[in-house]
Amino acid sequence: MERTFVMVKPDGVQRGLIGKILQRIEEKGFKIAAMKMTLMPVEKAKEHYAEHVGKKFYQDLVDFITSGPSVSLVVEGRGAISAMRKLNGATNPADAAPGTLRGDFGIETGRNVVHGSDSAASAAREIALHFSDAEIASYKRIDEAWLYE
Ligand code: IDP
Ligand code: MG
Repeated sequence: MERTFVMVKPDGVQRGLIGKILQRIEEKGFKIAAMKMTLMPVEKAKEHYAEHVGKKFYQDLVDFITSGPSVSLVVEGRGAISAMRKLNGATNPADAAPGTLRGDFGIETGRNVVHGSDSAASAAREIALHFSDAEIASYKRIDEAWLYE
């Protein structure tokens, strides 16, 4: 089953949104295959956001993502990569539709509450960066027979 990397960013943690965000993921029917709260080391944050090196917001982004604890997740389910991007909503919360996490919980791009991998390649890279194989659980949700045809 497809896996993606999702993060509740430090603003989401500080604002008490962990539970609401997890609830939306769980209610969608996706499985939380791994989860941990960490204060992301600067080196890991730089690697995570390597594609943005050189952009004007890069240093602020690394500073922000390492400014407080974040919750890292591996989310699993059919079509999870693209579906989590849709659940998260547009990068700029001002453009994110109501009903999405960023649309409902954010105001500005630099404080957009959640991260989700943007492709299969990114998901594989980000999961491997943040989790060891032993930290990712394989189990069946009790409702899987009703989620999938
Ligand atoms: P994404 O998170 O929707 O994939 P990306 O373009 O990959 O968006 O940017 C990564 C993160 O960098 C965004 O989620 C946001 O936190 C931050 N970011 C992107 N563009 C800007 C900007 O123009 N100003 C401030 N922060 C930005
Ligand atoms: Mg991105």
